[in-house]
This record gives sequence, structure tokens and C-alpha cells, in this order.
Amino acid sequence: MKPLKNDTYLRALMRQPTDYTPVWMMRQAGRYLPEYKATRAQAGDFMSLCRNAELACEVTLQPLRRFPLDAAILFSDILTIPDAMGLGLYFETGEGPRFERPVTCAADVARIGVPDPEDELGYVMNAVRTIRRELQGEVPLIGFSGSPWTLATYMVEGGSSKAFTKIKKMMYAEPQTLHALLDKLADSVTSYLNAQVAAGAQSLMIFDTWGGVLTPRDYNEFSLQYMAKIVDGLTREADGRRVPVTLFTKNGGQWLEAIAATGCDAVGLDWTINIADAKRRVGDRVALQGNMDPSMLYAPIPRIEQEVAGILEGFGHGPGHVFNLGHGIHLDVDPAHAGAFIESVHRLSRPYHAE
Ligand code: 1CP
Repeated sequence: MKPLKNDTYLRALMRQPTDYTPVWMMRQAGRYLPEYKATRAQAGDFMSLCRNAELACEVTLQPLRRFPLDAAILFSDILTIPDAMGLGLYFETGEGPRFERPVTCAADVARIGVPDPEDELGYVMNAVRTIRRELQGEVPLIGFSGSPWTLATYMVEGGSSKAFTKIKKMMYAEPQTLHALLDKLADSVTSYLNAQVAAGAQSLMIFDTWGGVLTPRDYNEFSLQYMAKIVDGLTREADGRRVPVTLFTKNGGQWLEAIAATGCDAVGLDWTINIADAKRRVGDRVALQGNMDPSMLYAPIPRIEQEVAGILEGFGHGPGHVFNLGHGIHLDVDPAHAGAFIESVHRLSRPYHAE
């Protein structure tokens, strides 16, 4: 395996000195890129794209050909685990993900098994191996999973949700059923992420997109506790290097200290928290990833640069910042604005890393 040419992202996650602030974008491969739409059309549907290692590799590399990003992220989806559990994932055009057989009761939970990552999820590991080979050491590859709570919302609601009434009903009326489901998901996520590391992932990220809809008490009991258990069970070294782990709870700004205490290396921030406050609270324990509002990419380029400058100033001098959007890039963003964003992070961050 070729040695890494650009390890800025890994160094920043370990709060080691770098020449500039590394940057990548959540959902950097996707529908805002015309070349993604073309490959997706070639594959047919979204899951066929995920199941085809060559095409999944192609769309992973597309944003890196356009922009000097400091990391690649595996092209896949968080819903591969529930799909491998037999729930029957499909995508309704324009409607997002759906499950044919949602989880409704204790008997449904009892029927679910922990998927074998090299069997039912073998296509994901093939994609990781292919991408790692094709990256040729240019930048590190990020592997990822959804958090148990976030995966459970899709499994119990039967798809995307706004009010989360079905899973909250289960949480309050039958908490032991939900805990049994979250336990199986935690085991599944742990073995899935460890298999991604064995296949070549050099860093891991857990997306807790819906943790922020919980009360503080329930966040601890139904989301954070399971992420902490996963962090405990992860392989933290590969090829003689640390494999850093980033936890991202959207809308989780009020729980930063608790998230940092799980033993993760970095905490992802959405745009509803000031990064200077976040750094003051946890910056001596973990690295921070974030946190520009993805909608800022609709603004004229000088306004984007001004926002980047403000976030860099908020984090201030020294290592430990990975620049990112506070959530995924929107599908109607002009790729030129994404390019200007990335270029401005690199250019404007250098003074913050000078001796
Ligand atoms: O082409 C298409 O029409 C499919 C759109 C799409 C894409 C491009 C989906 C369906 N998933 C993905 C890829 C994806 N999903 C990546 C790829 C890597 C990259 O960042 O470039 C990643 C990391 C994800 C993770 C994901 N999927 C999350 C967590 C992150 C987040 O955005 O909060 C979630 C919640 C999902 C579920 C999902 N899958 C797809 C959609 C449209 C959704 C969101 C549905 C919802 O809002 O509830």
C-alpha cells in the first residue's frame, strides 16, 4: 500500500500541527455534481450504485478530481445495515428511503440478526478496498456508519420522519424493546466499522443525524450510551497509524462535553453552535469538525469567504480543526461555490498555523 501523501486531515483529528486547516464536505459526492448524476443514471437506482464497487469508487473520486479536498469518504449510505437486516430498503423517487418491513414490536426485534460485514455487507467492503487502491495514497479514506439511534428511527418509522412519533411511542411505552433493537444495532455498527478498517478505511465517522430530537436524558440513554459502547469496541490502529473516530450529533451542541467524554477523537458540529464556544468547552480534549451552514454556499463567493474567515477566527490558532459544512451539501449548490469554499479554507487558514 502506498504511503499517504496528504495526511493533514488525520493529523488535525489528532490535534497535531498542520500547515493549513484541512477541509472536506459532508455529502461531497452527490447530486450537485453533474458527473454524479451521469454515473447514477448508468447504475440505475441508488442501491445499485452502492453495490457496484467500480461505480461507487468512481463517484467517491469525482469530487476529488474537481477540488483539492483533504479526505475522501466512502460512497455508500447509513441504511445499508437495516437493509442487511432484511427490512427491504427501497427509494421512492423524490421521497427518500423507505422500508418494506419496518420494525413495529418486540417480535420484529427478536427476528433481527447482526449482519456479517463480509457477507451481507460484503459489497461495502469491496467498495472500500477498491477506493483505497484507486486513491493511491493521495488523501485518507473515511469509513462511516449511522448511530444506532439514527438507524433505529428509519427502521421503526419505515423511512424518513419529521415528528418521530412511532419511535418515540416505542421509547416511552416499550423502552425495553427499543433497547433490544439499539443493542443489536450497536453490535452491528461495531463489526461493520471494524470491517471497514480491515478493508482500508483510515478514519471513521458516526452520523447521529437525529440525536438532537431527544430530551437530554433520553439522548444519553438512547443515543450517546450506544455510541460510547461502539467507540469502546473499535479498532483504533491500522498500518501503524491511529484510526481517528469522529462523532457527529446534529443539533447536539448542548451535549459537547458528554460527547467528548466517550473517548472519540473528534466531535462534529452543525452550524447552530459558535465554534469559539465549542473550542472553549471541549477543545483541549478533542478535535472539532465543522461548521459552516451548508446554505451559505448559495451566497456570492465574497460572502462565503467572509464566513470561512469568521469560523477560522473563531477556532483561532493551533491544531485540531477540520473544516466542514455543518451538514450535507445541498443538491442545488453551484459546484463553483463549493470550489471557492474549499480554496478559501486552505488560503485563509495558513496564518493560523504559522509558528
Ligand atoms: O442519488 C440519490 O438520489 C441518492 C441520494 C443519496 C446519496 C448521494 C442518499 C440517499 N445517500 C447518499 C450518499 C450518502 N449518504 C453518503 C455518501 C458519502 C458522501 O458524503 O459523499 C453518506 C455519508 C450518507 C449518509 C446518510 N444517509 C445520512 C447521514 C448523514 C446526513 O446527511 O445526515 C443519512 C441520514 C442518510 C439517509 C439517506 N440516504 C439517502 C437520503 C436522501 C437520506 C436522507 C433522508 C432523510 O433526510 O431522512
